[in-house]
Amino acid sequence: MRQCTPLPYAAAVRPRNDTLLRALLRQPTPYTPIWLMRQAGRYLPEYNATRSRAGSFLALAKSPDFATEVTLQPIERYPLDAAILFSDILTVPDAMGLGLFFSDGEGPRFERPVRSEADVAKLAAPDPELSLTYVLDAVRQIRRALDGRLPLIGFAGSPFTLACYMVEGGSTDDFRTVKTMLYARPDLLHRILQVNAEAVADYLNAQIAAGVDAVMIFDTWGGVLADGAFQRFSLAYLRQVIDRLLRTRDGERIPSIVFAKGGGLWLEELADLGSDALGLDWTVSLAKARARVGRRCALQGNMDPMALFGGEVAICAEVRRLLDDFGPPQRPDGGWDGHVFNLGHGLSPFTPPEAISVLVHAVHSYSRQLRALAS
Ligand code: 1CP
Repeated sequence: MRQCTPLPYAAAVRPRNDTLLRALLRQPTPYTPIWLMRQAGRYLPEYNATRSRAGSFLALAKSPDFATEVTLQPIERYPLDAAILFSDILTVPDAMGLGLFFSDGEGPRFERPVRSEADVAKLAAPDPELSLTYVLDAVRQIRRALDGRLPLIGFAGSPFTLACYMVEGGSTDDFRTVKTMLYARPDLLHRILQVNAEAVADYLNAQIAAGVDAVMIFDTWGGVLADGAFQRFSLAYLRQVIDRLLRTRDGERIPSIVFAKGGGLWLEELADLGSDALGLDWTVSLAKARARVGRRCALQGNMDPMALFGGEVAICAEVRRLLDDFGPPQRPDGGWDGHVFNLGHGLSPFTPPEAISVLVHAVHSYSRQLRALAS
């Protein structure tokens, strides 16, 4: 494993609001903590203002000052229980030399996709301390700005999700290029996934050393695979990453979360990966998921992001439905099962910002009421 730069300040201290970390580690919490995927993003006017000052999304993500500013925006506006590093999963293939760029309206693209045997042979896991310094600097700066208030979540894409973008060269509707490689040249795809697993583990460990309090792995596209292929091309490499993750920093546990969109069919196998929590999309019942994963891990999720367009009454009803479905986190035997409230996928850029205030307040107040009723 690569050497990581030591922290220049006492990092062992838990944040003052540690409900997220406690829920992820299945310890008692006075209410259900909440944070939201894409909580810093285009639905926030202040994000759009900073983005235009930066000039582009990439300029924003590559500047530690701007990244710190936008990471803090949602937590200044709403009483959320965590901050998530503002960055993107595609920084890793960019650091491998693939040339990330964004063309307006088309989403992310790579100048040099990985298609041929020669492209694959050239791939190597980057040293995050050398080629992702801007992300690690952002982590250090955000942590200083948070000043122990809230935990900071670091993240990376899963080996397979990164491979989708690397082989396709950008977003795709049908995953034809990467699936062609999967069926015609599985050896090439396995080689890419092997490099990605090493790169993602090194990158997350460098984020942990720089100061993040929890890490999340986004397997956004594993769910497009056939049963069998999911296990061989996504799950196996998620396992490699989890096995290599640092579990503690200065004696504090650093919980890990795996989010596998469309992974509801494979919950038991995902629960066996050894991560502390599983992120769920909105197709899964929290009660059934809780029964299926048992005591193996905590759960995170899973409101449909579009419910935020339904108005205050509908948002509150949906929050109650989800919290009732999970049930009281304390089990009859006295132990605790963890639940972190989140959406089942990222916030839409069209979300009305007031809807988030309603949501956060409803989760905090209703989950407190439920605990009072259960005790
Ligand atoms: O301002 C803009 O135009 C850029 C939109 C945007 C944003 C706000 C992109 C481009 N990335 C981000 C930030 C981002 N991406 C975060 C920040 C932290 C947060 O607030 O949550 C995170 C965690 C991501 C992760 C990410 N990027 C994923 C995994 C999660 C998911 O949404 O499934 C994926 C697949 C990406 C790729 C990506 N980057 C950007 C876009 C628009 C996309 C998706 C493209 C596609 O649909 O294929």
